[in-house]
Amino acid sequence: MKTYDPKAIEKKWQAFWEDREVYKSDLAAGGKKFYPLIEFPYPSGQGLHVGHPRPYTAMDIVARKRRYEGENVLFTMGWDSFGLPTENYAMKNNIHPKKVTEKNVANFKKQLKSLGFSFDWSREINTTDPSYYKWTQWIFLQMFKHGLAYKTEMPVNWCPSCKVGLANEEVVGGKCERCGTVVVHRRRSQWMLKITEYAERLLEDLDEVDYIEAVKIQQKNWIGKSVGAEIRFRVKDTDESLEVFTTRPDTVFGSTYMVIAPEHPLVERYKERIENYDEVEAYLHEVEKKSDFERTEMSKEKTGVALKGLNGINPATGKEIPIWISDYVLMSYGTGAIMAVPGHDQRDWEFAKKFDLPIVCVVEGGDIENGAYTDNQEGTMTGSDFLDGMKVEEAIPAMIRWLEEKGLGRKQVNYKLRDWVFSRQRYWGEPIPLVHCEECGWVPVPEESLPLELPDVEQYEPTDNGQSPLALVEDWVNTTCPKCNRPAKRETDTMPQWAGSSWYFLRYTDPHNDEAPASKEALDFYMPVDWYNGGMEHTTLHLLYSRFWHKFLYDIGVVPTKEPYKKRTSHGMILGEDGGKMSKSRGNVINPDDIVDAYGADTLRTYEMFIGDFEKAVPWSENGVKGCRRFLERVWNLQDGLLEGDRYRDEVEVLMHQSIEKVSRDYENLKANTAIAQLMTMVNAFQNTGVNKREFSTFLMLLNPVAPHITEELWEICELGGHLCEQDWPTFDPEKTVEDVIEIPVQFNGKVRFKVQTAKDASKEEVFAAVRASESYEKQVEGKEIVKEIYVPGKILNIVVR
Ligand code: ANZ
Ligand code: ZN
Repeated sequence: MKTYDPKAIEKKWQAFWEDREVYKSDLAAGGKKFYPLIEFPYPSGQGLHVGHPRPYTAMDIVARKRRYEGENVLFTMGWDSFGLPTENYAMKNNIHPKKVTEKNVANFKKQLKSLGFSFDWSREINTTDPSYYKWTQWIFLQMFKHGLAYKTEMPVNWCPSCKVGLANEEVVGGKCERCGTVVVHRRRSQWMLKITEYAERLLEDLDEVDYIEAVKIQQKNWIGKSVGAEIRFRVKDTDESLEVFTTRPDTVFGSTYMVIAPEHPLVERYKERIENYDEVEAYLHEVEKKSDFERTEMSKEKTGVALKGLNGINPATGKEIPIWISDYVLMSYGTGAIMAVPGHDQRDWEFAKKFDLPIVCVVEGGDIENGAYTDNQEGTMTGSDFLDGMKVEEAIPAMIRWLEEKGLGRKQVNYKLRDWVFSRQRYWGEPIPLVHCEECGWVPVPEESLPLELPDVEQYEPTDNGQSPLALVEDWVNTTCPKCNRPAKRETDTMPQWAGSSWYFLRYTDPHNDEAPASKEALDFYMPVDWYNGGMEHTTLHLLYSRFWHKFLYDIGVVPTKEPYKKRTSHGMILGEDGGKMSKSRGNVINPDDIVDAYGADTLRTYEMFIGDFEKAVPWSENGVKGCRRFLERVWNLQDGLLEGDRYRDEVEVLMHQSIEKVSRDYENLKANTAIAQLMTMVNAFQNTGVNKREFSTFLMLLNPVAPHITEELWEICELGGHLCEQDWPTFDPEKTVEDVIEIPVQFNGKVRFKVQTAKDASKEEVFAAVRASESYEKQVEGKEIVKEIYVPGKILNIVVR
């Protein structure tokens, strides 16, 4: 017997499978399709991280199993390769980002191939490939044509270090998600996508999909639906009124002042009338510097300035109330103005305490000395005229009705979700295919001339005035208007990194199509994605953006399903051996290449699955890797002394059926760790009792999705018939998953005294006979009277004695 040498066998089988196109999915073959999807990576300069193979292996296992079960499996890989790190690297080293991308992709591909994933590489895609982004641009143009893309002057989150406008979602805790610099506000003209138009559907249709609960919750929170009312408060001695948004219209009688966002247009408009405008202006300057995050932080000391000379009128009480500006009210939410109800809203309460404003309670039971009474959803209204005595839940619609009758307000639904800032002033992204003409305005580049390719430039740095480096390429910028032929200018902003990943799963179904994003036949057959696994960090943005694009494409008849993904699961992170995040700076990064080199791909794959529960974060362990290698060596050694035999031997028959059942189920539930534990149990049994060819075949099949190379090699060495990759998934007989002999506990007056062994299908009479024949039974009943005997078939016998 040769020793186990992964280096020799892994390359051999990878070449064999590729040669035979074993993993190719063929639309023409039809049958039952299965489309599992993993998030395609950003090919960074660092190469593959050991975190990548965790979800890839888990889904590879399912993909392989389904292929053996006869399904037409579409399992694919590609590159999400536009983006800042590549551009930054290109700038620093003066290499074209295209070159950098090529190099990184080649490295990633080599690494992934060395792990033996069953990808259909003939469908590889790359978001920076013009034949791919042609369709990213085409989809953008369809959105533009349907009024879903618009350009507007927007306060944008600006990262002074990356010199780039960031989407809200790229700002984490007030800082740039990428570089950690504190984000400031700037106004810029930006392309926006109207994702808000889809807010309700993005929320509602979550009911139709099988996403893990944590993912659904994050999607819901991000969309942030609030049901309430918009109410008009007159501004005294003007024709003006202020609209406020509230989720608690029942508390209008308790509103003792108003607060508007410092940026609210009323401030500018009534400049002349505001007696303390100096003070107001100073405050405005102070606020400008803060991010939305800092402004709304709960713990933060409240600040604000009263607008002296301007007062509102509470529409319910008719009383005059002061208007303040404060940074805790955001211009970007609701109407940018609130009715403050310090008796029932904690932020308002803190503000009122600080500035000595009146606080009243309009729901019974509050103790407003120590804070707002917020826990009052079931409470009874008080001090609120016609609402008095009503429960809060009745008072809300009653108040809305009253407001509607008086023309002072109406029911209103708000979403936290904002439109998507779709412009970047950077080079390495898809050019936005629009031309600006003095006469015609924004005109789409004709679809026939897509892709609009990125021109080569000398300089990748964003310009100092914040314009994209493309603005410097004059012969590209200056063009003619596609409509009127007069001189016109191209848009120089590019698309954000999220663009290419918003539809890539459609392209996999038909990656070489030059006429459409994918053919109708391919989309009808493969869509929707049956199972999408990805990181929790992509739950809000990527998932929401791609669902939005998909719904739009559905509306215009391009895709056949409302939702792109039937099912979504998520994996946990792999941490460093020290339990901290794996990162260069901590010096705890494990390179998968080193593991493959030292132990083999099958060991790495097995370890990545055996490391722990799939959804949990787990620390890496070199010892764990070694343990998995030893397991595979024990498997390897089973070839020695293999018994002849084409049926399971009696002593392992139940174990074989049980194992097929358990391993199959575990793989489908992303519990490869417990499946591997079962496979280890099998190896133990084989070491004790030997193993015959039939048993070994089944075992190798079951292990194959985890460790495809060693199993294929053993199959060949042991001459088990053909190649493993051509076999069917083993089946089990449910009858035979149960042991033939079972133990039945016998209780006396509720206490188990002994157990008897019987055949698993023994009748009641047989069980009683076995019990009575036992010596222990004699002892228990001696000198006693049997009152009752209760037998739960196959489980327990309870005897009551006196
Ligand atoms: C009066 C009130 C009384 C409120 C009460 C709450 C409790 P969500 O659920 O997040 O939608 N609000 C409205 N617009 C705001 C803005 N632009 N900036 C900051 N706060 C704003 O919260 C809606 C509530 O947040 C609204 O309901 C309003 O305060 C405040 F017992 O109005 B409420
Ligand atoms: Zn024109």
